[in-house]
Amino acid sequence: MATDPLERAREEFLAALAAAGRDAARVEAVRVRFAGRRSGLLRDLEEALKTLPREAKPAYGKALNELKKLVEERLAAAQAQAEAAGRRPQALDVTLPGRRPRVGALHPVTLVRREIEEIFLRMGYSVADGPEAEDDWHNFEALNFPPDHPARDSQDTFFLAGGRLLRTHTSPVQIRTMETTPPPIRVIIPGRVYRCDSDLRHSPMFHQVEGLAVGEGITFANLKATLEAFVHVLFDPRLAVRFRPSFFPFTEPSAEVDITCVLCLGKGCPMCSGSGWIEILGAGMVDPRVLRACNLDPERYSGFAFGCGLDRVALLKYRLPDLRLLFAGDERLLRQFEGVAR
Ligand code: 2U9
Repeated sequence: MATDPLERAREEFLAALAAAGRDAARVEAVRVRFAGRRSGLLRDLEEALKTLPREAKPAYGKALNELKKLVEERLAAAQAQAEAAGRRPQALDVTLPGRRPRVGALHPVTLVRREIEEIFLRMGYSVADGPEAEDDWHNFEALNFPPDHPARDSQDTFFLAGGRLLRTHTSPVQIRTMETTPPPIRVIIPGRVYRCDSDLRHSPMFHQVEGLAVGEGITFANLKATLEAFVHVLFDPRLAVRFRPSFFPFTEPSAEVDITCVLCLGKGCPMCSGSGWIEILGAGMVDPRVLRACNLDPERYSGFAFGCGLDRVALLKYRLPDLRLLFAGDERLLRQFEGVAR
């Protein structure tokens, strides 16, 4: 340990600077401690010069100047190094492969909706939509539902404040189309519908697509040909299409439409309960009373209409085992549709 105060200051300075390394804040603290104008050690040593006997001053002054020069130079170098270290970027390996951004997937119901829209657009139809909160006229009255029909019951329909209701089918959009557009009409309406119904096979919200064609001379044969073409493009040209008599308030005659089971191609399997057939559509000729409610003359115009549950079509097309999968929001289902963008 040096006893000379200048030599001791030199050793302390060099040790403190080495300990500060490239840390800018610590280098600054060393500067203040040794070279600070008001209370730095160099200033104190300068003050001490005044108290020395005259003959000792030149040697002390010379040594002090050398020490000042050293402190100045070393501090400047340490400050420059600390600043450079602060600016240096993180090590970057430019040969690493890029991170692929995750793209989302379209929901299976969106995929089948778009596919069905395309099929009908190619047949000259347009796509329409309308409000989900409807009035009694468009959802029931104009569609020839009698006042006491069970579908109008609050057990089956969600009623809203102000006499409105959540549409129970997309049919009110066809009424709105007929009210505002002169025939010929060819339109399909995909959308959400609501029924007060919830169990293993029913969700209170589900998706339908309905179609309507109105014009002069439209017959049941046109309906059959249209639905056969639709089924053959959507599923498989080998499938048979079968019409069974049925009843709906808004169509007469009415039919339920079956196709050959898409899983077993008619052999019989658990999906079709061994029958070889699967019901996928309802259809019929627009009831004359419905045409009249929309101010169309049934003597001049006729039309056909059909309805189809989109969710069920999505299950069949993508071989999904359970309707509830579609509305559970489970990413593991959606991920499987990542590449299927349309
Ligand atoms: C107007 C005239 C007639 C639409 C039709 C069906 C038969 C039908 C069901 C299929 C499965 C609903 O989603 S589902 O539960 N639909 O059976 N829909 S005829 O008929 C109309 C619609 C509007 C003006």
